[in-house]
Formats: sequence, structure tokens, C-alpha cells
Amino acid sequence: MKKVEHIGIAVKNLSSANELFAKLFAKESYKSEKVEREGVTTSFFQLGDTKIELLEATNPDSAISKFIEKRGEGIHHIAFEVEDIRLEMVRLEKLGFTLLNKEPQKGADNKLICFLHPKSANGILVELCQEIK
Ligand code: CMX
Repeated sequence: MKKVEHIGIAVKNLSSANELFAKLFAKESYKSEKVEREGVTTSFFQLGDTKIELLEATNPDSAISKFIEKRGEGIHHIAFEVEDIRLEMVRLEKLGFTLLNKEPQKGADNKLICFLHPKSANGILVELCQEIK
């Protein structure tokens, strides 16, 4: 794995969270994007070499709605950049991590992504992501 690509934070209201994090970072979000398949609207802040992704649910079945219902707002996942996502998926599955996708999916911010179940990673929802070139 190359680096922490971003940290995902589940929020109830993206527009007020955007204002709050803009104050915290003293900079604006550089992009907002809806990911229909995941049931989320996202907003990204660049911080040096890494990013913060705010996530608001677009429907009650979204993973973000369920997360907020159960655990409240807060850190939802950590995403790690990988060179070759398919190789990493094979490597990690062999080591006992539970992949939540059989194939890489198209995620926000021009990435191929795959999630690992938090129960197989010490309670952390891990996202692998590879830049689409
Ligand atoms: N971090 C840590 N633990 C989490 C978690 C998270 N983000 N989300 C759920 N859990 C925990 C639950 O609290 C629960 O723990 P307990 O059993 O101790 O109560 C357990 O995982 C539940 O697991 P589950 O019943 O298998 O599944 P859920 O229906 O709660 O779904 C998960 C959890 C991770 C499988 C589901 O959210 C998922 O598939 N996530 C991947 C996709 C995703 O998160 N998309 C949104 C972001 C998209 C983006 O970044 O663009």
C-alpha cells in the first residue's frame, strides 16, 4: 500500500459539514460528487498528500444512513492507495481479509475501489483505491 489516500467521514448534512470543515482547514472543498450506486453525495478537501471525504446519504438504505443510525456521525472508513487493486484483492483475500466486492467498483474521485469488512480488519472499514489512468 502506498499511502492513506483519504479518510471518509459520515455526516448527516453535507452543506453544514462543508462549512464546518472549511473553517477547520481554512480552505474550501475542491469537489462534490454523487455516487448513485453507493447512495452517497461526497465532498473532498485536499490536505497535503491526502484527502478528507465527507459522505452524506442519499437514501435510507445507504451504508452511510445505517452507519449514522447505529454509531452516529464520525470516521467511516480509511482508504489506502494501491498500485494494482486486483493484485491487492487477491493478496488480502488469501491472508483472510473479507472483501466486500468481488470486482473493483467505480468510486468517487476517479478511483477503482474495493472495501474490506471491518470485522476482518480490527473494526476498521478499509477501502482500497487505485487511480483510474
Ligand atoms: N466501520 C466500522 N465498523 C462498521 C462500519 C464502519 N464503517 N459499518 C458497520 N460496522 C460494523 C457495525 O457496527 C456492526 O458491528 P456490530 O456487529 O459489532 O454491531 C457490523 O459492522 C455490521 O456488519 P454487517 O451486519 O455485516 O453489515 P452492515 O449492514 O452494518 O454494513 C458494511 C456494514 C461495512 C458491510 C457496509 O457498510 C458496506 O458494505 N460498506 C461498503 C460500502 C460503503 O461503505 N459505501 C459508502 C461509502 C462509499 C464511498 O466512499 O464512496
